[in-house]
Amino acid sequence: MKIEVLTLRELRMELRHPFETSFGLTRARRILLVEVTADGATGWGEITAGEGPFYSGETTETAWHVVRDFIAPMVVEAPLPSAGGLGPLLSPIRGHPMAKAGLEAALWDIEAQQKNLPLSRLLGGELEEIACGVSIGLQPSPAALLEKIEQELAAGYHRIKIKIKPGKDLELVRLVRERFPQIKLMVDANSAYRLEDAPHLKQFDAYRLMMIEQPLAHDDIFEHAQLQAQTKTPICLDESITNLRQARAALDLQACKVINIKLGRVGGYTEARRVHDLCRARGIPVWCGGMLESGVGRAHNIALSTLPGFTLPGDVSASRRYWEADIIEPEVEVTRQGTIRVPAAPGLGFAVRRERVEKLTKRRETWRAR
Ligand code: OSB
Ligand code: MG
Repeated sequence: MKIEVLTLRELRMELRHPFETSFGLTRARRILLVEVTADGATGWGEITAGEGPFYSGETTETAWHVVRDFIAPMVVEAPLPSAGGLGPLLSPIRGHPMAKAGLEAALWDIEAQQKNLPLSRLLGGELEEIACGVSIGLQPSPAALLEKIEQELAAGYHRIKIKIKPGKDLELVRLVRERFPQIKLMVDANSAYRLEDAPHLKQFDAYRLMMIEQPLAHDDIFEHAQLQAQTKTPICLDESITNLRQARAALDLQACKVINIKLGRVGGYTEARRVHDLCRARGIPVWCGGMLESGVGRAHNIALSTLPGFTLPGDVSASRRYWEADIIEPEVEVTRQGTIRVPAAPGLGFAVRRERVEKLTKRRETWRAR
């Protein structure tokens, strides 16, 4: 595989509803898309960096800089044995996993087209439908949260995750449980607590949560192990699991009982599959996280979610929850059973709506093989 043309774009896409977490409010996304032509085929990937360095150190700007000044010059024209060969080629670049993952995803799309396989099957995925859940941001009031949950359940989703932070936590969970005693419920703290909060966090044990996601520091494993030893509610790590080694450390130290896998956070499919394979061998369930992606990133999340270890519903949900109009066709839809059907067409399985992408593009840069 030889990359002939690489185009990086930034799109501005307004969210239908602002999304609030313990680290801030997002109203519009600055989406980075990578389009690659190699051996005559075109593939798409999304760089899932946030607008600010709050979920991870990467941002829209750092990713643009690293692709423009380092990744693109290294990869355009370089012969690659396969999409999986990108990792070793980019290994001199430390960090910047989301920037790398966006490019790698486009190469996997191309490889799947070349092999005439749906991307899910090329990856080793088996499922024809994936179970999905929703991630609900912090709401202005408890009443607003309850109403939002009601809507999502009515739409068919059968796992609800709510964001929490100190002062907006136990009482909310108590109210939600009171109103919806049976639902699959979990919380995500995005690192808003400290180990000293353990006595407080233990009180979540009363509410039969599926898990509590990333309660402590974004780069910590050790203190999560100390917290997990004191709590019944399973801990799920998101931010802390940046590669296979961190996953192994977390499992060996019993810092968590569940792992959220995100393509961008771990640097792409190759590393995501390694984390998946480890968890599967150890009997640790995984699920696919979301980063408020456009349809391109969403389609990749669907493909990843078909791997056999993804036994829990993820944060992969319908385009409609985020966008007035998505940039792929068909848009991602949820069935009445709260599932998403996996496309059977070769490659990503969704067509990119070029005219819409063009309309939303704020800047673009292209590199060509000579
Ligand atoms: O922690 O899972 C997270 C969104 C942005 C950054 C981090 C997270 C999230 C979400 C939303 O929870 C998931 C989604 O709906 O895409
Ligand atoms: Mg999370």
